[in-house]
Amino acid sequence: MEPEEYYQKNGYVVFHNLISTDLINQLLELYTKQIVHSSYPFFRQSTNKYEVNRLNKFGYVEQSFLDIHDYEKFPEFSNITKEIYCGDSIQDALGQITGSHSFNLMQTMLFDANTETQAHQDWWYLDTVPNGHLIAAWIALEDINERAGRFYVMPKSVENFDFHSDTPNLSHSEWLTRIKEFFTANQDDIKAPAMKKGDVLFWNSKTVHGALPTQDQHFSRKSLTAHYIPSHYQFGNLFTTKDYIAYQSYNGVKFYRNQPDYSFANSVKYKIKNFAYDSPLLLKLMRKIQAEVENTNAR
Ligand SMILES: O=C(O)CCC(=O)C(=O)O
Repeated sequence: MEPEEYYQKNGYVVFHNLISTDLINQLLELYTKQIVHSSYPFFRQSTNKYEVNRLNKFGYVEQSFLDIHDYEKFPEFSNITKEIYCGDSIQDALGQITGSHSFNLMQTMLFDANTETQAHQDWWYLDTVPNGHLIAAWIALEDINERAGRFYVMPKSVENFDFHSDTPNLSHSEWLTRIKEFFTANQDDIKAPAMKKGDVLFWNSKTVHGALPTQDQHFSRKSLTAHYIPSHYQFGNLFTTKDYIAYQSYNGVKFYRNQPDYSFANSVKYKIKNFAYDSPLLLKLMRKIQAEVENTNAR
């Protein structure tokens, strides 16, 4: 089956050996030299806070990193990640899967240890507008041992994708509970393919996905993720259109960075955002204020 057909049917598709070992080795070298022992408070996808690295007893960073492609303090590291994210290999694969010709990079992550990400769909957080066309990539930076806790997708969720629209003002935690129930009821549908260094799994913004529990902390689960939209779509999520965002460009690929570097003001801002995140009405108000501020700044 062609990648496009497989992806349409299952909500994901794997490309083996897509990223060169040489690029991955360069990235891992810089990660070890510049990032692992740094005392800088990086923003975490796993906790939504700025935190200094916490190493587990095997030396792996426990928290995941967000928006690694544009760190102001670590430009060499970020540039090598952009070589991967904005390189021809991924852009060509995205083209084969969707038929579109160019893709904007909207968000990135790096995992060292498995963080046991709970089951979710991406479109609550980020998507195209109209919804459903964001495509994400999970890139193995090493041969992933099954006991590290594999990344999984749930193909049945492509048909049962709507966990939210029957209830106006559904909170984030209620929505996650619904997806957890779907996960529990459909365990036989979980696909957690063996991923080798350089393999890439692509999935859709509606596909339920997450990470299985860690079975043995001896094993790291070094991986990157990236979220792309075909360039002709607007960016947003299920609730809003962010038509004010300013793109930068690398090798002709547009990219955006949502999560800024650490500052005291940013850490306070994200504390307030976390506080409001489970209250749909407060969040609506904050999104409105943010859009107004961004639109005023853009004028
Ligand atoms: O690798 C993981 O544990 C989760 C990644 C993920 O959910 C994402 O990038 O959206």
